[in-house]
Amino acid sequence: MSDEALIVIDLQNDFCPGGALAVSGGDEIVPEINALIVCFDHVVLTQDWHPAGHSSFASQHAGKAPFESIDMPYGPQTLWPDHCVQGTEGATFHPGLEWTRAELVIRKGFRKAIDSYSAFFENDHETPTGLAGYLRERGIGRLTMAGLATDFCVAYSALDAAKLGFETRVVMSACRAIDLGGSLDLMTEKMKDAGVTLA
Ligand code: VGL
Ligand code: ZN
Repeated sequence: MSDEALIVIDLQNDFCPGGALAVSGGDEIVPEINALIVCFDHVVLTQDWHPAGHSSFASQHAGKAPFESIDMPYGPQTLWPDHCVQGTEGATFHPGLEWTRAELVIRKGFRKAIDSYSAFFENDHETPTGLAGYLRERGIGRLTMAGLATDFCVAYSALDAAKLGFETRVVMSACRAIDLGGSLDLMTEKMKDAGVTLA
């Protein structure tokens, strides 16, 4: 039994070209992710999963546009176009993703008042998703991550994983970034500083 898992982050229609929050080249990583999936004994998927009217949507804040930032009770929050609404086509996985071997799908961002970039904690950095307990209970200590978007959900997940003591690797070629105001460079540096291996 391997102590290693692949975590595929948010490979959903809304983050791919044509989607509500399209990440440039988001669909290009599907073949590489599928190639990774067959190499791992354990595969976990994350799925951004917001109720309609989620507080991270710019549409919920008068006078605010997508990609602006606001102060929420838990800290600064970037505002997004409405995306990954529960049960919609945009929230489903990219049709090319080989998801059948996934042992767990962890949904996040389902509480209206708070966003969740990381697979481990909501954006208050303290409300757990349960993923750390799941992995530890199963004896998994080493994680490889890939998906969308490099500088948001992948980076926040990798930083939390490293902080929680998981040996953490991000396959950068199997990620694509939103890159908002230098966020890709900033988050790449933060991952390096945290001891995340960038492959
Ligand atoms: C993401 C912005 C909003 C991501 C999710 O998956 O990186 N980014 N929701
Ligand atoms: Zn989201």
